[in-house]
Amino acid sequence: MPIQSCDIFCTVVDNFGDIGVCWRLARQLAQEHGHAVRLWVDDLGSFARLAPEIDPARACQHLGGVEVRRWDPTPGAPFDTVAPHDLVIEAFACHLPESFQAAMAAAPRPPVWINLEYMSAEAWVSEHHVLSSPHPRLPLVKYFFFPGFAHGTGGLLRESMLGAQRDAFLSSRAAQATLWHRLGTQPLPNALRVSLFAYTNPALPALLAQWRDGATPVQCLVPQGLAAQQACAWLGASDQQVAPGTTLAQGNLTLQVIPFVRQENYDELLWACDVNFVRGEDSCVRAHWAARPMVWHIYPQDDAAHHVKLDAWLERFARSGVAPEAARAMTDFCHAWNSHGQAAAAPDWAQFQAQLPALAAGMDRWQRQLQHLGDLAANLVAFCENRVK
Ligand code: TRH
Repeated sequence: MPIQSCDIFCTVVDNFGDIGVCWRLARQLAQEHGHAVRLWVDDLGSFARLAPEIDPARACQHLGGVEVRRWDPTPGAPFDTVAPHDLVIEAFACHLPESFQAAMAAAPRPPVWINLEYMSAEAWVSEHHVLSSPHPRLPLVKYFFFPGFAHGTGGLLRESMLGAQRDAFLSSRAAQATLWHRLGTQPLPNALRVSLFAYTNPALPALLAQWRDGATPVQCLVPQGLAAQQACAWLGASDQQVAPGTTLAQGNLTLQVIPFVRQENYDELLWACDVNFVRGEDSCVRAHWAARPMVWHIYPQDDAAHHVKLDAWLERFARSGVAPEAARAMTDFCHAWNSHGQAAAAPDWAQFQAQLPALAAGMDRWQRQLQHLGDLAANLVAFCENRVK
């Protein structure tokens, strides 16, 4: 039976990935699947960085066809009495309010309950995807839904119009000019354009030095935030200078701090660059669809679990048909960027740069393969509709 409505619960652990994934999924379910979507978010301030129309002071508001509600995930905190929608998604194992769980169990047709997990390229994901877990007390079943890079996973979020939007942007000088106007700068002629979205990174100074001293001019666009602070400090700027509009040039490196753009416009930045440094989860997925050489700063976890995840992802790329030397350059560079393996190894930009054409071809091939997994939102809807009696 069709699913017509959905509740998504999101808690912002840190940074922007939790709300970034939930907001993207919410919009897609509303706009492409026609669902009535209610997105529950605990931190509207973080949300407003991705969607500036969001007013952190308002407990209930509408944006992009989505009803946005503030909630307090603290156990025992009061929660609005609402009838649950057909589909209930708890993002990244956040805990649903007890009263809402009781309302789900009491509904004439209990909703399909999904725990949307974090993305991973590891092999075990296919075995755990859509496993079920009965509630210990209530007559409810929760399903674990995993984004992933292989058949048997939920695939990756990808809007149906994304490819057409990218093609339109790349063939429109006006659209590109609008992006540069928004970024507050212009493309430098003959420079390699790099977007740099990263956490504070011990490997960053060595990379900046290689760009400064290298033979190729590099225009590095760094969104306001952690990496911008670190890079500007390394280039000798004061804290006050770490603001959009700052340009710092040394040798062949021109580093420009750009504004953190709204989420819909972030793709355009990736499309406009020759190489994209991304981090976390959502920006990493977007860099795949941009089909440009990319470098992933994976979200650090305890016990170096993120290094296992990074290697699983690198191995999948290496098996996608990319030239072996390009895969090796990608692996070496991502290892150095994530202090993995030979921890002291500095990133070797020259090795990476020499493989840029092969990496571009490889990323394009891989992202086409990944599209065959289907888009996560559509896969999720199909799974849930099959669960509804
Ligand atoms: O911000 P992230 O590091 O987020 C996360 C969180 O740390 C989370 O707790 C962790 O679990 C997860 O990573 C793995 O990186 P991510 O996931 O890429 O999210 C960033 C979002 O910000 C993404 O939706 C893109 C968006 N964005 C913009 O909207 N505008 C911008 O200018 C930039 C640079 C990003």
